[in-house]
Amino acid sequence: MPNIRSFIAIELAPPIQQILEETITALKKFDLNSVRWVPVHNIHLTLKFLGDTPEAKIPAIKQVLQTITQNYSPFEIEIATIGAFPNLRHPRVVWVGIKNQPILTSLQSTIETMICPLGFPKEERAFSPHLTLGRNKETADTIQNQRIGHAITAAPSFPPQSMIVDKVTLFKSDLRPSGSIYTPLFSTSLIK
Ligand code: 3AM
Repeated sequence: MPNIRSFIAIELAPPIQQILEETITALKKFDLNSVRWVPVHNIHLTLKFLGDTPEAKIPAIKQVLQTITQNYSPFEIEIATIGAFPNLRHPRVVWVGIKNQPILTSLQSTIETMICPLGFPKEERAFSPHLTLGRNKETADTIQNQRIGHAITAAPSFPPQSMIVDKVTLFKSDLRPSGSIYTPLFSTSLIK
């Protein structure tokens, strides 16, 4: 069986997608021409990037996710402010953060730990929950980087918005020249 490219993520509720759309529109007004914006339907809260995934492992991944999610009750997450990785002076990824949410961190860490024996090594970096709005080109110069930093600081703030997380989804990711295509393969529900 061939490999696919996959990741585990939380799908976003329409009111949050709406705010992200408005935020991207506001940021675009700053003419950040070195940034490739993510289409809103492609924005998710990524919990674990699996990368190359033998299709034969998908039933085992599903089993692990079912075992985990049946031990969690649905919970609320709330979007926070706009920011950039690694920082505003060197913005590579422009994002909207998720407010400190211990249950989300626990869910992510449990997935990380329990999926590892299936051959998906643990991430070295600490989990920093975020929604990627855009990616800055490697070739961006200092002026372009400064414009992005300024836009993030000056962009209008958005109202508080939360959503209930009640499932996690395994996505297949197809990289195409025209952009990534993400297809949900299955979801498992938080049912504790
Ligand atoms: O939406 P974000 O950015 O959080 O950045 C990629 C995206 O998450 C991430 O997986 C999600 C779906 O593509 N991703 C892609 N390649 C990655 C890698 N090599 C990666 N995360 C970690 N390591």
